[in-house]
Amino acid sequence: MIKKIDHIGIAVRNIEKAKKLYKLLGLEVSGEEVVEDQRVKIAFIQVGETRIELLEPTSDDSPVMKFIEKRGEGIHHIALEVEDLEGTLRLLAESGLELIDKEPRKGAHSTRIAFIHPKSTNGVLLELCEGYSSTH
Ligand code: CMX
Repeated sequence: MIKKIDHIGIAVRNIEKAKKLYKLLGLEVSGEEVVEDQRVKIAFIQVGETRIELLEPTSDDSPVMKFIEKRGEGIHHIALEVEDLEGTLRLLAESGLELIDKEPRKGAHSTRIAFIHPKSTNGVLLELCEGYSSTH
């Protein structure tokens, strides 16, 4: 059901500053996009099979801004790639987990995503995603 860790999301105050480290390490920063729905600007760094996603809040009411104000910059979420997002959400809901999204919503690069509340995941915000292709 789970294919791999798709990405690890890191909350940053400023993407332009944050991406310098990864460039220094010889990694490519790509896929910059504003996800209006989530009120974040993002950039991806491919690292082998998986990716790092930098997340910069675009407004004061962004969930990422709330996170940074409360806990500082740092690991914000882990995203798992699933084959069947609806089926996985149904299974988790039936098992009593607290889902932030009961239905998939639109993520970056035309993916479909859903979040599971950190209360149900030992304090780590988990994202499930479907539909990313490395040819993007
Ligand atoms: N990881 C772990 N714990 C988190 C968290 C995170 N990213 N964000 C919040 N929490 C914790 C808080 O520390 C708090 O814990 P305590 O009750 O122990 O203090 C609790 O969750 C509630 O936090 P809050 O600050 O009151 O925030 P809200 O309940 O309003 O929202 C959450 C928290 C997770 C429901 C909300 O941030 C959310 O819906 N997130 C999903 C969407 C999102 O994060 N989008 C940005 C990424 C978009 C992308 O990748 O494209």
